[in-house]
Amino acid sequence: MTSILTKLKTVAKQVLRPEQKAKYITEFAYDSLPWIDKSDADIDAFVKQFPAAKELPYDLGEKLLFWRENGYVILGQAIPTEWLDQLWREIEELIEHHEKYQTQVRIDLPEYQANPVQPVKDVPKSVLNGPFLKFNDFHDNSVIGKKIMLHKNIVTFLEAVFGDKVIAMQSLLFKYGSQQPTHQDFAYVVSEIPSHLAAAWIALEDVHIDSGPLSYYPGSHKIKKFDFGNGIFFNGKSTLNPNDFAKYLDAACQRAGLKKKTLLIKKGEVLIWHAALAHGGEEIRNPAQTRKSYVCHYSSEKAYKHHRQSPTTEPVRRTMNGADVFVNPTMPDQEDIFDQGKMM
Ligand SMILES: O=C(O)CCC(=O)C(=O)O
Repeated sequence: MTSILTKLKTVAKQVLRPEQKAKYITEFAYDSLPWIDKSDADIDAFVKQFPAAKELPYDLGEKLLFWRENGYVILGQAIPTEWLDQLWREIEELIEHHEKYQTQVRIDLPEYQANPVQPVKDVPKSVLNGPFLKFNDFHDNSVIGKKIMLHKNIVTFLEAVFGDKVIAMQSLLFKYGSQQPTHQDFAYVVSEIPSHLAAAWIALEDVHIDSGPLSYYPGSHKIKKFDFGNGIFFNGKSTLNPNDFAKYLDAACQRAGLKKKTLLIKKGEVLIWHAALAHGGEEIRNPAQTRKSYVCHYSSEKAYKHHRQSPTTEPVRRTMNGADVFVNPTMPDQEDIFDQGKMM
């Protein structure tokens, strides 16, 4: 099995400013926090001057209050299920005719330890259909993937959280539970302002208890940050590793009296979590039980100005509902090749 250390080293996309790299950082800089994480956050005043609040199927003020206290929100039936079915049909096509496609997958099986990231065309169908695999950035290839990622129910909430335009950074698609140890995303997915990060976990089917559901500690976004030996971000210079991170987080949450919750949401429902919410994937108790899910990571316009694979070029943007996602500069011919979502 690929060590979690190697796995996360590859996943981490560091786009830190030089001065951040040089510093031994032990906490987010207070001045750089999104307004809602500051001590003087006035949610009522914010909602009054945020016109999009009226267009949402939920009470934005209530959700923002819950977010500030708990570090997450759940949106009930936020995404049309036909969109989710279309996305999954595309994944089935990707697997069935994998030899035609360049989409990358991450495989955490012993035989892929040396090269865990591969284009789907080089991976057998049996592996693509199995556990320990995730599809990376499928939204690059898919119009419906982008539409779900930038759905107004998600991005309007995040625009309110950041107080800034939302930029979608990356996505992961799972057929089975990840079984990933407890972590906080800011340590691995780093934008220019590390606290400007959030993620959406979108259920593509009803989550079964035996499928290795996502678990999370409400309130854990406020606990003291873990020190990897070189600060709070995990990178090549860290002396401690993701297993140490998980041990620290589980113990610190227990000490703080925070109770772990298991995410058993229905198809079309969404969990949105804070950059520092401690979460992970539970053990899969029934290996036949799928847990189809789509995870999207977001930042703000202030914090994510360039595509992570091309930090010096001006990104080509796709805009929906006031939020952007950047076209993948490394595979322009693969962009939106799954375009049925245009009709939806
Ligand atoms: O879905 C899961 O099991 C874990 C996903 C996750 O932790 C992440 O993408 O940060």
